[in-house]
Amino acid sequence: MIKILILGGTSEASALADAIAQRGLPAIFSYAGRVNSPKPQPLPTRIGGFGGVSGLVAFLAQERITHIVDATHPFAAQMSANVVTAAAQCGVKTIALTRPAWRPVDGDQWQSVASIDEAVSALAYPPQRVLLAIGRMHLAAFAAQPQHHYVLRLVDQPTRPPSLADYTAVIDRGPFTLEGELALLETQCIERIVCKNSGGEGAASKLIAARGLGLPVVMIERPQQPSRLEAHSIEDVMSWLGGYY
Ligand code: 3Y8
Ligand code: NAP
Repeated sequence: MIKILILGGTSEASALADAIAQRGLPAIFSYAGRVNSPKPQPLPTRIGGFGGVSGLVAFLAQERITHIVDATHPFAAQMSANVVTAAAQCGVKTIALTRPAWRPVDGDQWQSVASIDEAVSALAYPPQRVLLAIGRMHLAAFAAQPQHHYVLRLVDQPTRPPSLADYTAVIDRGPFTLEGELALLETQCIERIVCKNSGGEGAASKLIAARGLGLPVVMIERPQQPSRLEAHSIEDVMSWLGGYY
């Protein structure tokens, strides 16, 4: 009997959860527990890490999971690596639901960098107002460029102030609209944006707004992912699952 584990945290994972719930397939949705109140899902939901590969293996056995859909974010490389290892150990079938990286188009002024540290080095110039649209987990690195005023976009109010000298925190979660992004960039007088090449629709509006306003973007490219079966649409995942029930 099929039983699916969806590793979530993206718009695509939420859309997949809806499709699986509508089909009435037995499934569990999983969040890491990174934000205070993650979006409710139409499936039984667990929140928190598994405890590495061994914890995931134990969970798969205990819940009799037969299929894993890794619908985590393209930057969630550790989770994705653990999925591949644990699934191979348990003989559980797995597929990744991911979205293609964004590509620059005419009018975009992107500077591609390979890491957070390279993004920090790319800010070595006179003071500007810089939007850090990279979440909460890597802000401390930007203290190495204290000359800028940083506008931080965070899902939750920080429990302790970020270790940056000069910042404004904007509390908001996506998906974001073009109107909202234009208003943010203009009211905060943003001169440069730092973001991750997440792909998808949920965070793309800031790039369209930046293009329209002629703003430069420091684009952090994705980390390496393990080799694995991948799908780029809910339909492809549903037909992959369809072969097993
Ligand atoms: C906890 C669960 C849905 C999913 C919505 C998507 C879109 C909006 C855009 C900017 C970029 C960023 C960040 C972002 C986006 C979607 C998607 C996406 C980027 C939630 C969510 C969880 C998280 C975790 C959070 C990270 C942070 C990253 C903010 C839910 C809202 C910057 C990634 O405070 C923290 O610790 C936040 C941590 C990981 C990256 C970071 O390093 O800080 N996502 N985001 C998931 C869990 O616990 O397992 O409530 O929905 C989900 C979404 N965030 O169904 O509508 O599909 O990507 N999330 C990035 O892309 O750069 C914001 O501000 O422009
Ligand atoms: P990560 O670095 O790859 O994972 C670190 C650890 O977090 C994992 O080893 C695992 O802990 C736990 N974890 C991650 N995703 C999980 C999930 N869906 N369910 C249960 N445990 C999970 O991941 P991350 O970048 O911190 O992302 C955490 C979550 O936020 C993911 O669900 C991801 O989809 C979402 N998200 C991340 C980003 C981003 O920019 N990274 C953007 C949007 C959404 P154990 O080893 O203890 O099992």
